[in-house]
Parts: sequence; C-alpha cells; structure tokens
Amino acid sequence: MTLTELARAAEEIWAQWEKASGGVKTLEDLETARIQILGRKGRLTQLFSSLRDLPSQERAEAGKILNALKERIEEALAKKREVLAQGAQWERLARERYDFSLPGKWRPLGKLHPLTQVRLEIEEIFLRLGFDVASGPEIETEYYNFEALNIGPDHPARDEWDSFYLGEGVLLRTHTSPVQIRVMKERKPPVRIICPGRCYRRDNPDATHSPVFHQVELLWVEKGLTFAHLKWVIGEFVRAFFGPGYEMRFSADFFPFTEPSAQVHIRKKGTEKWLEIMGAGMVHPRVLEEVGYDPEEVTGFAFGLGIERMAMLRYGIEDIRLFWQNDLRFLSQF
Ligand code: FA5
Repeated sequence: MTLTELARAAEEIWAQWEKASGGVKTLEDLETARIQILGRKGRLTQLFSSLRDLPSQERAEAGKILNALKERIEEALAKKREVLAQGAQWERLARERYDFSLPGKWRPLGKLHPLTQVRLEIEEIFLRLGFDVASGPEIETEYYNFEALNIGPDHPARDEWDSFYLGEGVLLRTHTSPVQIRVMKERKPPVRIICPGRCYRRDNPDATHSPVFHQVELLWVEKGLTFAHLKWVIGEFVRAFFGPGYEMRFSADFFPFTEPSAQVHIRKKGTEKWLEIMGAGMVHPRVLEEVGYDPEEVTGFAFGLGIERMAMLRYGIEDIRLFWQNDLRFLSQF
C-alpha cells in the first residue's frame, strides 16, 4: 500500500461512518459501528497495521493521517453517544411518567393528646399573665412533699395523700406543691411561677380518680399580695379558659400549707350545678419561713388544679379512664 492509497482508505472510512451514522439509532447500534471501525479487527485498526508495509520515510506522515482520523472518529462517537443517551433517558422518563391526576395517598396527621392540649392552653394563659413555667422531680423526698409544706409526720393530712413510697423517706410526689418549696429556695421574691406536672396517689381508679394524674401548681409571692389578687388571677383564668358566661364561688377549705384556704367552684350561668376546679389559698407563714422568706415582708398565694378535671369540664368527658386507654376513636376527636 502506498501513502496515497492509505490516505484514500482513511477518507473512505470517514465517508462510510458519515453515511452510516444517520442509521445509528440506539447505543447498541453505536457500539456495533465502533467495533466495525476501531475494534480489534476494525477497518481503522487494520489500516494501522498496514503502516508497517510503508517505506519508513512515509510512515510518520501516514501515522499522522490515521491518528487524526482516529481522533475525529472517537469525537464523533462520543457526541453521538451523548445524543443517544439523552434520548434514552427521555424515553425512560416517558415510560415512567407520573400521573398527577391520580388521588394521593391519605396519611392521617397525628395530634397532641387532649391532656397535652389542655396543659399547653393553661400554660399559655399564665405566660400571658407574666408567670414562668417551672418544674420539679416526680420522685420526691418527704421533706419537700410534706414537711416543708407544713405537713408534719403525724399530720392527719398525710393520710389524705396516700402515697407510693419508693424507699425510706422517698416517694412519688402526691402533688405539685413541692415545686413551690424548690423554687422559693432558689429564688428571691417576687416569685411568679406555674408548674404543670404528673402526680401519683394510691387512689383506686374510678370515673374521677386515677393513680397517675396531672396538676398545675401556681405560686405568686411578692410584697403586698392579698386574697383579692388571688381572686383576680383565678377570675382571669376562668374567663380565659372557659370563656364568658361562667361564675365562680369560693368556699372554705383546709390545706396545711395555705391559710386561709379555699376551694374554687365554677358554674355556667343559668345552671344549677357548681363544679370544683381547684384548691387555693394564701401561702402559710410557716412555709414562707421554711424557705427563708420573711412573712412580715412578703405574702403569697398558691393554687393547684387537676388537668384531667379541666379537660373533662372543657370537653364534657364523664370518665377519666378514657384519657389512658389510647382508644383512637376517643383520641381522634380532639
Ligand atoms: C392538692 O393537691 C393541693 N396541693 C392543691 C393546692 C395547691 C392547694 C396550692 C392550695 C395551694 P387536692 O388533693 O385537692 O389538692 O388536689 C388538687 C386537684 O388534683 C383536685 O382538685 C383534682 O382535680 C386533682 N386530683 C387529685 N387527686 C386526683 C386523682 N386521683 N385523679 C385525678 N385527679 C386528681
């Protein structure tokens, strides 16, 4: 083969590729075309092997021609491959196309438990009135749960709070009032907090009692506070939580840690029945002394309400046990 013949053969390979490339429709076709030209027995590969038949002074020139052709063909193949790959992708997408008109899968949203909803609502009301939210441990000592609250070892009130003891002097708190002591020992007056939390009593479960329940404690200690302030705060709360159209009534009660103490009832105007909503009172001077406050200097008031009770009144629920049974038919109503 002469140099001229080789150059012509190279041109022909290119012309053949150009002619054939229009018919290359798939990546498989392209691979076949590539093998025909550049494969081990491909036309261009064969042309490369015929280089050695040329006289040595022409070989360099011929090599240049073939390398240029090889480069050109490789470039053309790459371009074609890109176009075909894109086409293949479109085809695949068209095949997998989503039908946006089909109805979606309905996934029900979870909700907060009604007791959590009520707790958050109560917190919000008191946050607006300028109270902080405090918390304390559910495992308490007798000191915080009883003694510091003026409930001595022989005090009959201890029987009322029939407790779950975990060990000597350690129990599950029977109310949220121990948090009053913890907060007052940590802060100087004025103190204005509420404390929502879980409480435990050895009460037999029935429609209105559960061995585990929730209270919200409120405590405000400052110079010059009187029972009138207590009435005002509770009145604001009743209006915010139950809405207008309710009246409230205080009746005498007894708690060792408040003096005087009261029970608060509400009633829908125009109805007969009074409903107890909380225990309340002015913080007992002995409790103030116990935490290092001067009862001549500051006064305070406190109350404790049951969250279950509030939720039952709000939603007209007759049985407290419904809150714990995790029956979705019940829970999904809130
Ligand atoms: C107390 O626990 C006092 N610490 C409240 C208090 C705080 C008074 C500050 C004065 C000043 P009492 O035992 O009444 O009080 O409980 C308060 C509320 O907790 C009750 O009105 C009731 O709603 C709720 N409660 C008590 N025991 C249970 C129970 N076993 N199941 C559900 N709710 C309960």
